[in-house]
Amino acid sequence: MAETAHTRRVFSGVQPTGNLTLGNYLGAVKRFVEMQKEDCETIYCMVDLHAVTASWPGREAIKDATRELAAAFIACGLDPAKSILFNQSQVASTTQLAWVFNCTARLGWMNRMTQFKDKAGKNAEAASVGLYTYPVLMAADILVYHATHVPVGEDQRQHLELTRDIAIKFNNDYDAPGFFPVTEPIIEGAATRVMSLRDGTKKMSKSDPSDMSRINLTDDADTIAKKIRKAKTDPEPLPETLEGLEDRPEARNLVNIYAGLAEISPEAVIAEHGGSQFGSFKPALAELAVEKLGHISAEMTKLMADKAEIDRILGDGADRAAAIADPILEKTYDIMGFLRSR
Ligand code: AQP
Repeated sequence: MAETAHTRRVFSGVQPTGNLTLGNYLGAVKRFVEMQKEDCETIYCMVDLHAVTASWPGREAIKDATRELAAAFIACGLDPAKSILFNQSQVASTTQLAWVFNCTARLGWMNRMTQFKDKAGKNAEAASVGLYTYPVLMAADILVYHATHVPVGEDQRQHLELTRDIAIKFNNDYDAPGFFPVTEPIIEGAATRVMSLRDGTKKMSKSDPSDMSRINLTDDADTIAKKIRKAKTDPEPLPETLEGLEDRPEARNLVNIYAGLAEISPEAVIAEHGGSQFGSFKPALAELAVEKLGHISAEMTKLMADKAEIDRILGDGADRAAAIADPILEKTYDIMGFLRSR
């Protein structure tokens, strides 16, 4: 790891592909904010290059989505003075390292990536090569900073394992023991996999066609409460024990969301609400969600009124990020023996 006053260097990224959801918040961003308060150097990225792997939203749309994501990060509590906030495409070393890692990762490893299979769907032949190599770019994002820890949701576990495999293989292949750290994923809390409000077996996602399936961080208090009131459930009351949530994916999801927002365990939620009908549990959950999330949307609107300031923050973050990444890329090239004559 490059020299730093901290023992841990944390990196994570989010795609600017639309409004952040409660899933992104509980699975990732809330943890980003907590880590900012711990003894860590924190680097958080808007991964705009990843955001064009499925489709290109248009020139202005991607710029605005990147700024909105930056506004959401700051509204959720990330402080540009404490964390490096930047968009991925402004640091060229990442894509250069991704090429090196394209030559390190094996086809067999890539063919096992379940997210590619999910996102490519039935017509994988028509998917972009970028979607296929998405996890390699992610490994470069992380390792170009020698990041030691990566907070993510459960869906990213396999990609983090690939990142570790790439680091180990690079260090072995090029006889550079310990050069790239074997990064630790941080997948913690009750809500590392928040499910759709319409189908408890499907991940809550920004790109779900149904807006009622998710809570967006831009939703106002009334919308949040309405979505929770209308969330799919079953006719039974909440069980008296956690085991009683088995085979009840929608009920389990609402309990986990409550636990994630209240920062308590699902057991504690059941201890308090076991036996309640959804008619009383849902309003309690809605009140909690509004209390925790209600301010974010107004704060984002305020921040978005000054786009130049957001651009300035991201530019400053990119300078600070490049100051870490560029020497690590240079050292990588040196290890591999690429001629440097200027
Ligand atoms: N439902 C979720 N529960 C918990 N964590 C989640 N994350 C995403 N959805 C959930 C975590 O959020 C971080 C950023 O995710 P991303 O935007 O980079 O990509 P994604 O995982 O593909 O998220 P979406 O919402 O499903 O986006 P789209 O619809 O654009 O593909 C990651 O740490 C992820 O684990």
